[in-house]
Amino acid sequence: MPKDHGIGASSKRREDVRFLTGEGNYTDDINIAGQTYVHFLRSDVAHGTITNIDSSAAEAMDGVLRVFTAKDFEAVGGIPCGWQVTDKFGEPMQEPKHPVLAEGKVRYVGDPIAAVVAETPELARDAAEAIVVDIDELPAVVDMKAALTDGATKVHDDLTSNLCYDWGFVEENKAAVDDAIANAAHVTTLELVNNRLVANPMEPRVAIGDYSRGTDDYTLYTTSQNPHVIRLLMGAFVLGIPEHKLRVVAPDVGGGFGTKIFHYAEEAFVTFAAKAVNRPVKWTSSRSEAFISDAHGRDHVTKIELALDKDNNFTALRCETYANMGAYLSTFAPSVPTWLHGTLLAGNYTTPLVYTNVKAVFTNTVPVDAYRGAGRPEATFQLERVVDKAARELGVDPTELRRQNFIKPDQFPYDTPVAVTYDTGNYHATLDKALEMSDYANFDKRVAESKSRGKLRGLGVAHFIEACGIAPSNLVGQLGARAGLYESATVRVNATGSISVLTGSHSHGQGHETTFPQVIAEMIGIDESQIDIVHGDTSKTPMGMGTYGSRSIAVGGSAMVRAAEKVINKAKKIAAHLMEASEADIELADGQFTVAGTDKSVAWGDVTLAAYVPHNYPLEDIEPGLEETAFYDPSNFTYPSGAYFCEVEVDPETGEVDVLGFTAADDFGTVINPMIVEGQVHGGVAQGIGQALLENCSYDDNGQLLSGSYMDYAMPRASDLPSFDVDHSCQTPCTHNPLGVKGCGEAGAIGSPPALVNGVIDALHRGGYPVEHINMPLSPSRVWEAIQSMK
Ligand code: MCN
Repeated sequence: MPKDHGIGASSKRREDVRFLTGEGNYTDDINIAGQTYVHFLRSDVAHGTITNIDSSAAEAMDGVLRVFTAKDFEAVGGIPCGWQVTDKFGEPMQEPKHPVLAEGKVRYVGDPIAAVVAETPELARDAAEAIVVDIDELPAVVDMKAALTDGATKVHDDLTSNLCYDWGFVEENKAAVDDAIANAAHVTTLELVNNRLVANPMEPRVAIGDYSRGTDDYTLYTTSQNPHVIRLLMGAFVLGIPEHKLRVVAPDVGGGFGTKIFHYAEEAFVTFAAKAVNRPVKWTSSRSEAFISDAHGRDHVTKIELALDKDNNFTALRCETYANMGAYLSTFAPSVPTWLHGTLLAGNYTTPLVYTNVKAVFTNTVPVDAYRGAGRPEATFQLERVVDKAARELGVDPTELRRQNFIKPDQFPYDTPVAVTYDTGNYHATLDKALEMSDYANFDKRVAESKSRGKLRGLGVAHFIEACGIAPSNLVGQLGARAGLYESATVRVNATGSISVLTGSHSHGQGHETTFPQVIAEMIGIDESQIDIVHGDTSKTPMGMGTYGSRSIAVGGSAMVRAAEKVINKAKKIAAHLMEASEADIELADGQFTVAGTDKSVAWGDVTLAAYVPHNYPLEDIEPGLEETAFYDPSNFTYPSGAYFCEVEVDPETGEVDVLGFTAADDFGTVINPMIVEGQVHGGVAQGIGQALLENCSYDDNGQLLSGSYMDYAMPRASDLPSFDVDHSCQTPCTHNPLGVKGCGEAGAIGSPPALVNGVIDALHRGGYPVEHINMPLSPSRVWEAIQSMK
């Protein structure tokens, strides 16, 4: 019987009532009296020297308050990067200054050169068009390998080259990996591209700066996934505003998918300008502007080699990747191809030797950073493609080759050769589940049926693991993070027993307002409707690190559990006093405190009232009130995993791919809300299929973005997707967080691209076209060309 409340119940998403009835409060819904509007004049060339900016005509226009250029920001710091790749792992990282407005040079199409603050958005835009900017165009650096050749044009004159860092991991394994590959019974090699993507959340970015001259306080309203991080980076490093004078509010946010983690120049600008013009300043990105100002994702070019012994056991893996950083370093960018990618290359397998080399490259393109999965989709794609190719080359079933090399259930905790220790997992169970769900046994019959209609049917298999619940501060600190990655929560119990949970996690679509109360309701035994969460405002919640890396329930939820445990312990003291019993004998269940072994009890609400009305109360032992805070810093990541199968049909005449079925059998440890988890997987799989089949961020040789609108950037639509078959009944709970949970927010986007590409390659092979690889997205023209190349 499914539960109807608490942990494990599919409680309906309470936030959807306001989202679906137009009652949400997004940043663009906020309008402050006296508000002005900014329009950014952005570079339309990818690389060039600014020789002159004449803004006199714009400044003279009615309704224009002020035009800003780089010289107004001389006393201001650059936009900081939050991660350092140290020379412990190769060459030290080169970090260029990232000015708020372009200083002397433009480095990508979209680089902001000047900003006009005016009475209306239209006036600001018109005035920006009246600014005359002279630019001496320079050759654009677009291709990563060309960017690293001798004599290549440099994106940053003050750096030694376009190489941001050259990272080797694990350096001590390199010689052994080379040796194992040189002497292997079989080596499978694959060169592949992980295509550049634009995140495209439903709500484009918005920022409003407000300044109070009376109190010298600043407020920034912004579409962020982590307001405290923005306060820290912007306040401390860019504008020098002490944190007690700066409030950052991220109200309802219409999706982020990673791209709203980062601190952006527009946020620093509106905060700075609000003081300069002494009026609130608002910026609302247009969709076109989002394409050239939101950080992009992925963009890896990789060679991967898998060595096997004569019995088909994996013996070594070598991966060489070029990772595009774009023109400047975005907040998390250096960590994505290194720690988030390199540490996942063992995958689900017992491969004893793994070596990765990553060359991060500056180019004249929009900065690249985390996008749903961040580094882990890239690793999984490389690994699951090369494993699939190996199975084909060796003539073995791709599921059996995987099964043979899986880490076995009794091998956990498992130390990988790439620095991480998986605590729990059962890859055999998820694979078996997917085999059953996808009716693998009867697949050949379906192939024959497709063939009778002139179509080629294929089934793609991928198994993934990811390290998420991103946290351990000690570990990520050693690896270059410039911040801790704990999470905080305050559990504030009101006098009548209702509860506000103040959390550092931020919900921008993930349903925290529903799932977090489910946990507290379970712990206390009260109704979920008695509990609300408060998030997204630095003035209301304790220091928090925000939402990304599927960390909210594992880290934020655990902080909440710790704070709730403190509350319950104190409430037990009060209950003991009320019932004149020993504290050790008090039990809490179903919202009642009971003296163990007796029928004496007192309700949760009576105890909470006593906490605030402390009559006849031993104040020397128990201080009034019922509110506790906890900071939680786990000892490890969480390691969800899953088996993803994608069944496709290819039309050999046109190259069109039809996704017929998608099976996802995941292990997320304990599941708090099955319906929300299923929705998270659906969203991730839709994005993964989007990457594999449709989406592509394409630049020409001059650094012009060719896919800068929905006319050219193909987003997946409902009609492109089948009904997904999702299961998460295989559960190996995480051993180190109090809920046993593993993150689920990125899984779908990680496992689905290799499943789809493997499916198309399988279809082509079965149809007599032994194509080795096609780069994503698998557009009809690419698939058709691959078929033609085999004729
Ligand atoms: N959950 C659960 N049981 C589990 C794991 C999670 O019930 N074992 C629930 C959680 O309580 C939460 C949701 O599932 O309500 C997602 O939890 P979690 O995996 O902790 O991920 P986060 O909340 O930290 O969300 C971040 C993750 C990431 S990294 C991206 S990118 C992403 C994603 O979530 N961006 C999203 N899902 C998104 N969904 C929406 N609608 N919008 C985005 O921008």
